[in-house]
Amino acid sequence: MRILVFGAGSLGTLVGGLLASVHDVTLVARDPHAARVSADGLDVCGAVDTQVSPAATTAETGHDADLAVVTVKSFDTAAAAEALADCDVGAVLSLQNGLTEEILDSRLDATVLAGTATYGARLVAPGRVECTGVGRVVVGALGGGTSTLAERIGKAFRDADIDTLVAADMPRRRWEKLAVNAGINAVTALSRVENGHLAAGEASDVAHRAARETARVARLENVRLPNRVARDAIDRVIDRTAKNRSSMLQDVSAGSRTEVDAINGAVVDVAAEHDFDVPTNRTLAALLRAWERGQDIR
Ligand code: KPL
Repeated sequence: MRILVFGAGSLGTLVGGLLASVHDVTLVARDPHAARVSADGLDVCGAVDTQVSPAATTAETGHDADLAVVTVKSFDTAAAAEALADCDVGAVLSLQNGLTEEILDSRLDATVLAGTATYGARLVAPGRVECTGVGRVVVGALGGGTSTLAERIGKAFRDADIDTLVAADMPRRRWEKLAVNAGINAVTALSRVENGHLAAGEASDVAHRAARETARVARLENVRLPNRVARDAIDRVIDRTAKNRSSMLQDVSAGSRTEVDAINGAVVDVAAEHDFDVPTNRTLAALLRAWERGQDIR
């Protein structure tokens, strides 16, 4: 399969690197990462150890592929959609944080599939990505139900030894992932701790409250996500990714813009449509946005 990975940062480079063992992969990345991969190939280290040679480029338009895997930061989704509209792609799969698929779906003719990925990844240096935790990719139709396209893409991922599930209940899974990110990302970023620190204590309570609020908003959206399921999901991720620095903690450490708008901010916005207040998510979003303003990146 010809696969374009659009936005090859940490996760995109890892997924693209794994896919490149059996597929024809092009990474759309920034320099110097793209230049290094083009010249010397890509080293995948950590929990997975392999050397692959995907194509890599900084050019965002003019590509031709069976599948575009979108892994750009959530705030770059609209720009990614604009560039992909200038490519010839058969299908689009989002593996991003936040509820971004609707942005892609409303702007592209190709079928947009929903996806989640719980692999841990860290771009150690240009041309070198570390797999900090073997997770799972889940793929399925955006509105739920079975999809032969999702089955085909699931098989392509499994052929590359990526643990992949094709699911018919993506609406619930997307909200469950949002609950996990709403709980873990902002709290780890603000308190500068690895995910495992949220297993107990006051910060853990804040994370669980944010996840519970998110599950409540999902139910207001007619998505069945009981509090218990959201709690089990966040506990599982805290346990499995204990040594991980969340993507938002990595952003804050690098002085970069965070995905708070697409995570806690999105929970606040959807809750407001139902006249419902989510004080924990509102507070976390306000604190992160204040930090971003202080850094002049908002
Ligand atoms: O998705 C993640 C992230 O860091 O963005 C989790 C699952 C919380 C892993 O760190």
